[in-house]
Amino acid sequence: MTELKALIFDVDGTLAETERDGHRIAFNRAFAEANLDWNWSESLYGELLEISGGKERIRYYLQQYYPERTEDLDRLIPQLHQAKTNHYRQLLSLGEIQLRPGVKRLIEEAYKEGIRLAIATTSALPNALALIEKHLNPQWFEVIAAGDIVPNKKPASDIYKYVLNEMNLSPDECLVFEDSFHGLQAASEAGLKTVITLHDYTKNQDFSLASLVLNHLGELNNTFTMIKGNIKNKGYFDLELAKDLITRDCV
Ligand code: XBP
Ligand code: MG
Repeated sequence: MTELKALIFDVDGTLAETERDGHRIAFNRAFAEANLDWNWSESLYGELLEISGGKERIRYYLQQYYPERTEDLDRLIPQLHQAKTNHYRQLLSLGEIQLRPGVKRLIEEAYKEGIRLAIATTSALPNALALIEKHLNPQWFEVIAAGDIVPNKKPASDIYKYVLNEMNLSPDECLVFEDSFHGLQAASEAGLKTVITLHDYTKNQDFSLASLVLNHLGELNNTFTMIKGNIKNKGYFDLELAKDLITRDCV
């Protein structure tokens, strides 16, 4: 029988709702600092999230809104992105971004029980680490796979295949936690079962490939709402449920 060996977590949107009040604000601060009058509103940012990766997102924005600007992009984009990373880390260090319900509880439970843990994110490594250092512990995670470590970002499956290879695990021994269609595509393409916790930016996306879709992982006093799935008598996501999903004959 298949046994649960590892949990693999996406970062942005999954561990915490980092995008609207974290990354977006940091991008805008970096633009202002560089005397650029670009402003990524909440709704525009929702559209730009179609593009994974901060550097890729800036390049796409320029192509769409300033197509005439073609000079110096290979210098400008990394500079802006580095400034944005600094602002983002500062926001996190001030405690502006909290973990989502149930995240710390589940990760601690898994760590204590010897279930292996990993991170698979499109974010740059310093950004992922800043969140984990603030609220969790980087040493709990056997692999922290981030940013440019693989050639193709989500929705490509590279980052998940990288994690599986580093941990020497097969997909049926692991459960993934994601928040977006892109993340689900990446994990599914690598053969992994996925639990989705959605939020405002992803709530209308197609999650038909997910094993379970929740509004969040839930706590004893803040139970989850199930959007897709077949589980009973549960108000919060725990290891028992993770093990149950792994052994079930579902997607
Ligand atoms: C999130 C992303 C990232 C962040 C910004 O991916 O696409 O690009 O929005 O981070 P995931 P960087 O949900 O897979 O973590 O600027 O560091 O790329
Ligand atoms: Mg995400």
